[in-house]
Amino acid sequence: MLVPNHSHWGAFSAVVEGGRVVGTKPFALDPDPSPLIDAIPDAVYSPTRIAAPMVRAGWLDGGPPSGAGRGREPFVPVGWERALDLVAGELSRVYREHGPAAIMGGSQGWSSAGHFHEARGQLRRFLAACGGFVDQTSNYSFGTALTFLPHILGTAQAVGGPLTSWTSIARHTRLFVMFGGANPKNTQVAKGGCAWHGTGGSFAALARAGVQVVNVSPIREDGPDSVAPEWLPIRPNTDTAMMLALAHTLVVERRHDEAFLARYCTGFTSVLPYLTGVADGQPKDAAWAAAITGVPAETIRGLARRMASERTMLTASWSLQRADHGEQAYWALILLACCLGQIGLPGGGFGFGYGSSASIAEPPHLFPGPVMPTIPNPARLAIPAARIADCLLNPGERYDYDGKSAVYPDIRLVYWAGGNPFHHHQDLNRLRRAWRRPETVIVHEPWWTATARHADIVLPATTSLERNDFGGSPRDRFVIAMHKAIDPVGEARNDFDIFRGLARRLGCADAFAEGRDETAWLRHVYDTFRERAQSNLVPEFDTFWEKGWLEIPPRTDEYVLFAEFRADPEKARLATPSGRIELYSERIAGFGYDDCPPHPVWIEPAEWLGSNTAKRFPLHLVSSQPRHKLHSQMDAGPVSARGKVAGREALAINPADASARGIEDGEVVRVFNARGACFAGVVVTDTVRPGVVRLSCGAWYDPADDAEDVACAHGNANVLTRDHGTSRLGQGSSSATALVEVERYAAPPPVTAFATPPVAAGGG
Ligand SMILES: Nc1nc2c(c(=O)[nH]1)N[C@H]1C(S)=C(S)[C@@H](COP(=O)(O)OP(=O)(O)OC[C@H]3O[C@@H](n4cnc5c(=O)[nH]c(N)nc54)[C@H](O)[C@@H]3O)O[C@H]1N2
Ligand SMILES: Nc1nc2c(c(=O)[nH]1)N[C@H]1C(S)=C(S)[C@@H](COP(=O)(O)OP(=O)(O)OC[C@H]3O[C@@H](n4cnc5c(=O)[nH]c(N)nc54)[C@H](O)[C@@H]3O)O[C@H]1N2
Ligand SMILES: [Mo]
Repeated sequence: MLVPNHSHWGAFSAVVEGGRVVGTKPFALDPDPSPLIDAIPDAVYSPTRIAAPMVRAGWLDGGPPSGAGRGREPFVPVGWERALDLVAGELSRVYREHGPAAIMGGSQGWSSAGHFHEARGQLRRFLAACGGFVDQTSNYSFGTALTFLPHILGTAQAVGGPLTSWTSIARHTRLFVMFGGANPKNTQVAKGGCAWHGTGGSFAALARAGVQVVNVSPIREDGPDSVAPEWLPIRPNTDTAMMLALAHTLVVERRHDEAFLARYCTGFTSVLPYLTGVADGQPKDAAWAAAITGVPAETIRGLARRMASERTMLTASWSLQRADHGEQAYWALILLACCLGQIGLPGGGFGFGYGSSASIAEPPHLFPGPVMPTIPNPARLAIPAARIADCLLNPGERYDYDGKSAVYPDIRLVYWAGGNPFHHHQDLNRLRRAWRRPETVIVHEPWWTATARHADIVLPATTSLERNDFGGSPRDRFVIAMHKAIDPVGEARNDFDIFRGLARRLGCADAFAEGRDETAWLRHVYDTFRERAQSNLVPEFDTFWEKGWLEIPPRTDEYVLFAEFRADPEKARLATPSGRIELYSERIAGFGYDDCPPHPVWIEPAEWLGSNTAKRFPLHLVSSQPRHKLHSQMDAGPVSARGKVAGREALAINPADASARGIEDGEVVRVFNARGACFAGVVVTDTVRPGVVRLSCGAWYDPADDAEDVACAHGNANVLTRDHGTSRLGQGSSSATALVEVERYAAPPPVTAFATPPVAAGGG
């Protein structure tokens, strides 16, 4: 039997035999399915599935507050009734004693595909309906840009899409310069469900059209082979300097578009003295940038000339803004694009993240897809997503964010569903200390992730194969029916059903569930979408459900970002204070932040290859997205195992750096800095620039023993990364800013235990 379903990495049919999922078949209309769907059957029946509701031994004995044993003690299975009573009782206690400002329910994380059963959305609806909570705004992906870009461009479309379409680039662009590249591994996924993988085909079209592609990145593989990119191996976190030097070259050689700068931008005259060095005595010229970036001055000058002489598209990956002062790289790229003056022309200008998500540069759709309604949070409280550890460690302390000053709430209870902070957060040793402070931690998870292991009460959730739903990323053109393929594994329940059980106990079931069950909700969300769409492309629910999918076609074949603004900057004013692109921002000047001045500048990152710290920790760590999994999802399975070396996350290192340390391919090394250490398996490769190592994130955090700040046996890069906001403006994650050292490890490395459930002997 073939049963349609969906995932962030592709639509598929589950092959079901005798009530078990035994395989997957890719969606027939997907031109380039991702091999990640092969991981699904093993994930569903993984020994790391949580068998039953579980309570940490120390919490069961002592109740709250007993955070010290969190992440150390084994779990004891309890029945559903008892588990729900415990959770409801604890929520009531905290609401009564401390109010909603004591409950952290932001629950950042990707959950699974599917509009209705999206775990984070269900949790936030539940907490909003039952008393309120502290939310997390923005995100880890492009949170800095999400906050920052509206000041400069009026909206964040340039990072979230739709961007100038691939069709426009293939037809009109001659030179495509990618800072951070566009690694094909990343465009396997789109949040919410990616049924149509088109980026490989789009790059093939660029190759056929003869578009020249330049990959400015510490890693050669970031440029897709199909376009035979030119590789400029830059030092990490120095792109801002290179972009400023490109702009400087254009200006001193009078190749910049003065008419564009005058008509469409504001503030260029305030940036100019900085660029030329009149302001600070240092021209931001190619020689200056060469010393910082490691890219030769003549290469920078030559690239600037090429850019000015033909239709040029500029992009930077989302990773560039996940760095200390990540705002500046994006602002400098916008400055460069403004100097070139091609913004709003077919195939010209800029856009962020061409290689960061599938379908981000497909033309906009005819009408928007389905959305699950939210419930406003009555507590109206939130922190910037990536400041979670700061918040837990510093209750009552003031912090700045985007021009405002706020106070961290005093969190007593943490509730997470659909996210893995022990995957996604930086400086995990610090997070572990912060995570011990709340009185109670409740987690819903299908699997024993590190976050589940660091909880007090763990409720087992179903996977998307164990429930009915429909899904699709707003970027994707398909809406996919997700039929329940199998009964829930073990005692797993749907997040919605868990919350409904809790809401009944708390007396807020009507506000939460609105009287609907799964079937009624699916029809409600679908019918609302259908009504809004007013299109014969959207059939009745039953017809859609039976067919298994529907397509929302593009509204145009070619799309150009900022075309209307270009055509008439008065009529199509940007939503910035000046109505134009802000190269100097009065508003940001008003914030008075020294870590985000009012025009793009090069500020040395806290750690980089040119800093003092590099004397002790001389390698820059690139903790990019993993190729063989989505974040930490399915890390315990066979597809992820393909990428591991000696059972650990692979560390890619240049031959020169490896031989200087006597390190050989395939061996296990210790990677460390002042924040922590982990063990990884070595891949020696010249695709990584000297001075740089790549340890992708996603390895399940596996502290080798109970000691404080102990090494992760399994290679989780976030024990090494720095937990610091990009600036007081963006307060995003700066995971890309970290220096490390790597050493041979003579003793036998610790055994990895991430796949062994932490359940007390005799337990489920
Ligand atoms: N060093 C470093 N760190 C990074 C990054 C980086 O580049 N470098 N990238 C950052 C970025 S961009 C992101 S987006 C984050 C991603 O971080 P996360 O989104 O937290 O990572 P996931 O592994 O996708 O976590 C989702 C969790 O939800 C669980 N889940 C799935 N379906 C369900 C369900 O139906 N119900 C419940 N209850 N749970 C479910 C999964 O098992 C998984 O544990 O990581 C960030 N961290
Ligand atoms: N297979 C797979 N695909 C994914 C994900 C996944 O987990 N697995 N995660 C998805 C998510 S949530 C997101 S947000 C996107 C993220 O998309 P991106 O942010 O684009 O992804 P990264 O892999 O973090 O970074 C892309 C490349 O940037 C380069 N880079 C790092 N630092 C620098 C620098 O300072 N300068 C330059 N020039 N280059 C640098 C690295 O070599 C890296 O390979 O990916 C999505 N795609
Ligand atoms: Mo992300």
